[in-house]
Amino acid sequence: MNKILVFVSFFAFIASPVTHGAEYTIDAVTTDAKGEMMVFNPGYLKVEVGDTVIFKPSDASHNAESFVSPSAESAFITAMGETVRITFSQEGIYLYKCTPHFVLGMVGVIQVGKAVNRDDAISRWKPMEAAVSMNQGRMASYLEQIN
Ligand SMILES: [Cu+2]
Repeated sequence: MNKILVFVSFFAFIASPVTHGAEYTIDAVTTDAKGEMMVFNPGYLKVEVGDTVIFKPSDASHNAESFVSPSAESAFITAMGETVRITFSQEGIYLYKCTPHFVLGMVGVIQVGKAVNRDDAISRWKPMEAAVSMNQGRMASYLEQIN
């Protein structure tokens, strides 16, 4: 009996990951409690490498698609209307949008650790800014929070 218990305990020990990253949820909503429309909450989020972000759309019309990431490999896109977990393994700035609602200013910023590609992210955003017809200035207010 004791031998079995020791074996089971040992297996549970080696099977568990060494560390768990923190988890954060970003809601993708059509209208939030403050009356903001087509918005990610929070629009700016800072996490650390190894943390997980859960994108949670309020309905089938939203998703999250990165358009700036520290590398091509770290880019992401989630399925429409699906709650999706993404664990970030590369530090830097990620700019993302809801694919169908980009022109309505449904955009967000995730900072993972150090903002190593901050200047690049801002310069890539500038030419895209004019395409947004609603909620203008939202991205600028998020970019200001990068630290
Ligand atoms: Cu959307």
